[in-house]
Amino acid sequence: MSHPRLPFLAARSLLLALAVNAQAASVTVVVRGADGQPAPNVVVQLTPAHPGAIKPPAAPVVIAQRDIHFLPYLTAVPLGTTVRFSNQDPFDHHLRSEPSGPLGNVPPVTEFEMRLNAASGDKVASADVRFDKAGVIVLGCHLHSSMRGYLFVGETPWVAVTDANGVATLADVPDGPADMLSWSPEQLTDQAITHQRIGGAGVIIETALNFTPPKPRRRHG
Ligand SMILES: [Cu+2]
Repeated sequence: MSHPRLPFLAARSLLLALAVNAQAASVTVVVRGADGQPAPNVVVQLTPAHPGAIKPPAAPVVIAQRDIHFLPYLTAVPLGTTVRFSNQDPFDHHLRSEPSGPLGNVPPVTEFEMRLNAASGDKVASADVRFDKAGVIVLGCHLHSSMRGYLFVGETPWVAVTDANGVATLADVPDGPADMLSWSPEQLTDQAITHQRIGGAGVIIETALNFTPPKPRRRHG
């Protein structure tokens, strides 16, 4: 006996599968300075109008202290991420959150201060801090005033830092309208939020900063 419902069900399953595949896109963001040159070390954040269910952040993200530097120099994490500060130097550090902004008058969104003992052989002192407020935290060390790092806590999971070519990739961005924000530790004024439309495969967004970042003077992680 024939079963007329089977082809219908098969077609419906196929449509559902297509719908699931079409709900999110991989987004490539290309950031340039005002001079048109690629801008590395810029945070990009997408805030979809319809984010859907958001997965909690995965394992802790490590920011190391090595050779009197924060590595990486700039880190972007989603809200709710735990950051593990890990001292790999053979001497103590005394980490603390510091104000940001061109006048140094913007308090860190999360304040902390901690002593991390010198690393000894395989023993590395580390401490975890969970970041539950979106915004910027400047990282400093009470013992080494030259140490400077930046942590950007994104309001969404879709945050990333541009690479040496000024490119960042954001995976599984939900389809639909989304606001895009960029942020550079070097900026003097906020970057304009731009309105994007995410959909289809291989979305590429090109954006320009409102200033030309200075060329790096030294190694940044
Ligand atoms: Cu230090």
